[in-house]
Amino acid sequence: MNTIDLRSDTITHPTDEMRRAMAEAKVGDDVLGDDPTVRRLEELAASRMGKQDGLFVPSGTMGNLISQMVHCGRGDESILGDQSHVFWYEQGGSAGIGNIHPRTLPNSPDGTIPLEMIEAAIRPDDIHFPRSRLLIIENTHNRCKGTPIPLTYMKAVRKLADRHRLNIHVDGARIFNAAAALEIDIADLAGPADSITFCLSKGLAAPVGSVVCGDRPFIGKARRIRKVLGGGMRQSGILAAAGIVALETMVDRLADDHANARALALGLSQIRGLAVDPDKIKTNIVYFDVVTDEVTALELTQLLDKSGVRMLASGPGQIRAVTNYHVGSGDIEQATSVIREAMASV
Ligand code: TLP
Repeated sequence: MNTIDLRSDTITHPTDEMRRAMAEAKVGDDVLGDDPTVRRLEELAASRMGKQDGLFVPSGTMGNLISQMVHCGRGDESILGDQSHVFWYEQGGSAGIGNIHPRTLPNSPDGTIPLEMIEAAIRPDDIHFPRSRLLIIENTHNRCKGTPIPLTYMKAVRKLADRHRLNIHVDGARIFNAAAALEIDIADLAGPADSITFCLSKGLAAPVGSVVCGDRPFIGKARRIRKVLGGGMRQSGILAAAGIVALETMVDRLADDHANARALALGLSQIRGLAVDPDKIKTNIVYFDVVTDEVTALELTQLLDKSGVRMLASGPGQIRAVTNYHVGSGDIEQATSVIREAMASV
């Protein structure tokens, strides 16, 4: 049975070109600054993001944690959305490891945080209060339906942050999806951020890794923190080689994932018992609701699993499907008909 795996874009396997590049990569001890392939990836990533420097890290989670720890000292406060990945899925590491106090504000359905709420949450200088240091924006916004955050919003938060001497970190795990959907240059979109983490291991299909980008002093501090967190890797050029191929060959095809996600949403919207608005699907993430008492989201995913269609139940009545490199338009048609049959059988 041909499995159609829509659980995440993290399931993607490296391409043949990546495997070749990995086998042939020139390597050295990266902790000692000797790995030329890692350096090449970091420089390439920084130039794509329009930043001075980059740091190769094992995961998006570590990139976000490192960035927060550079921006915030012990007891400082970071402002972030209540639907953000940092808040939901990173084990509270910024508090538990970084000693950073999280101030969550409600994300709007489009993944932004209302400017007036941010402004109102910034603390005045008072001995009772933690110091507001950082604002975190997620782009695309995973739990807000993969919505891309537009440049106009980023520019507005930059202005606000400048007024209050706040830094901005972007969790740009899927920033390339955002730039593709918004049809703008990635460096422009990353421009308002002081730091950005993006992932090579998601839609870009590299096996491992993310890159943190920012100015040179920021990356210098980030490199120290990566080491204490155990993220200093040795001959990691083997991994970085795949990341370089990812940046060079996998960015332009993300639009296909977006078209497939929309087609999937359109198909699902026509199935009785399921609800999704295809017009809201802007990138590769489709959340849809199970709106019948006949089956729960978890039961439906278990049923689909048996028919070779894999998705994640993301809430009591909600399922997430993420299109990716291994899923073509034919697979979307097949997945849709499998789901239609499953729903007819419950
Ligand atoms: N997201 C994963 C799961 O953790 C939910 C997924 O399947 O979507 N920021 C964002 C916005 C993410 O979606 C993720 C991973 C990360 C950070 C963390 O990246 P990794 O998995 O490399 O630590």
